[in-house]
Amino acid sequence: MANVIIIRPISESWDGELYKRALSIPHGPLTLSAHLIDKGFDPLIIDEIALTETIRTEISEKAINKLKNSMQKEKPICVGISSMTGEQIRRGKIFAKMVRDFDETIPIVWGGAHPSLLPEMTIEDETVDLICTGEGDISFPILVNELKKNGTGDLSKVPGLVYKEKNNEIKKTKPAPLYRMDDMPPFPYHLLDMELYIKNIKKKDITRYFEINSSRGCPYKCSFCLNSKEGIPYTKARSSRIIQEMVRLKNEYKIDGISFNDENFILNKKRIEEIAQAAIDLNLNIKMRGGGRVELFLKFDDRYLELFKKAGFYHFALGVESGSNKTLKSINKQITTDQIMDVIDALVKHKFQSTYNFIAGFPNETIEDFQETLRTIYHIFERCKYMVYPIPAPSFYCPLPGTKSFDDAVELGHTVPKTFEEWTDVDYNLKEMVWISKEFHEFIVKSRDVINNINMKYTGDNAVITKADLQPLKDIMN
Ligand code: B12
Ligand code: SF4
Repeated sequence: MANVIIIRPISESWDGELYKRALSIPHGPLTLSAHLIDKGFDPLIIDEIALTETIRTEISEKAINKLKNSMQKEKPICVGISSMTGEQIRRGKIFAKMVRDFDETIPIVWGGAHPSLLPEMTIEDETVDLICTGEGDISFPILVNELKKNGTGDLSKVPGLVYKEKNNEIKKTKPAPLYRMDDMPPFPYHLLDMELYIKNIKKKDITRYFEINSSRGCPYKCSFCLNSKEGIPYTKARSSRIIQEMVRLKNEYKIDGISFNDENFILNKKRIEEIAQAAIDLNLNIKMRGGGRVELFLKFDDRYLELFKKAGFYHFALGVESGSNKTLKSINKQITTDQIMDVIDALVKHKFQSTYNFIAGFPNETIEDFQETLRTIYHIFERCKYMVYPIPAPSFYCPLPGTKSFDDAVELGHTVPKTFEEWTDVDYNLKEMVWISKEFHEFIVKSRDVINNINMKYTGDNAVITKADLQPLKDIMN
């Protein structure tokens, strides 16, 4: 029985290795459920990825049955759908149509990054009744409470809401106030098939792995990132609150490995120091990984890095994006290639595992610029002996609405999707990227293959990458 259903659809591009990454805790729906339970509602989460083993074009039977069975048992007050820009939209719409076919009076509420960015276009879609923009922590429970009143509720009371009046006029209420993560009610982990998520990722010395967010957003303004848009809040939980969550996960779910999924976990130096110190004092014995910006990592001297090691930190993921100073400047990354080299040295010196994320095909980037990225990747392969996993091949730059890089791509010929549905089609893996030359696109495809082939050599902790293995990369980077 459930009186509110929240769906996280998958994306077909999450197949393969990404499937494992994507089989990650649906933090959005889980957070919303925590608030609903706190207000006396009874939510159900349908996390499509947890209900399918192979990602196909059709929605899995398991997910369909879970949705239909729940609606048959009890008519929900509303069904919520969470979506980023891209494939999740198409599948979210399929779920929404199932709800409509079942009972067209059930309100369908969309939330998440994409509906929040383009609410006016999204609300025009036939599968959308209401949109909660931004964080749903405060607005969603208020909305559900109003919807419970069977048509007599007052939607204008709900902050952060976009909806249509009976005369089809679109109404937008004032934004919801910033939510304090320290006030979060307990996460209702019992709503998820926890064992599935916990056992999904196996790493050295870690048997039971879990992911948490200790902050949301990031105050920097890299021109390709959603956080660069005005009004996207940055908010963080206190270290004591995070430690409390870790202790709970250890005691209740025997977790021995935690990934901080924050976009910029290392932002606040003092907070990380407190987490590390508390992990030592409490003898938590949990392996930890986190990530963030290159120059912030460089603020940690040897004393900090030793403390982190002692506390159980084993891995840092750094947002590098490019090995070219010209490109770094054009995307407003505010870091330099020298800093990137220093970070690599610091991580190697302290024997941390590391991941460096790269993106290829930014507007105005050239093959020559990208070759500098390839040279950086070559350097990392040579230098990082403790990189138990491969360097992810650079991902294709994807123009996301609300960002400067998106506007740059449009200026260079990228077509802006005109409907909610058209935003589904933003997967550039196999497609032409009109804002760069065809030749550059083909070069990215080839470079990714070369890097992925080198990565195939990683067969475990003792993998050795030889100069001969790296030769194909050397051939294309010069
Ligand atoms: C974990 C994560 C993933 C996971 C799963 C994401 C998911 N949502 O299911 C994986 C690894 C699969 C992933 C993939 C990608 N991701 Co991602 N990801 C994240 C990350 C780091 C954390 C998400 C999270 O857990 N947040 C914490 C929870 C609490 O917040 P939330 O999910 O946003 O939910 C809150 C609100 O949005 C809202 N809400 C959300 N859903 C709903 C639903 C309803 C009904 C309501 C009322 C409210 C509501 O209320 C929630 C509570 O406040 C975010 C960054 C971020 N700060 O959010 C990026 C982010 C969502 N990802 C992003 C991107 C770009 C991608 C990729 C395209 C990257 C890539 N190039 O591969 C791919 C997508 C591929 C595809 N085509 O679909 C962008 C999205 C931009 C956009 N326009 O959509 C973000 C914002 C990063 C960024 N800064 O640009 N991602
Ligand atoms: S530092 Fe990372 S999370 Fe912050 S704005 Fe830049 S890309 Fe986004």
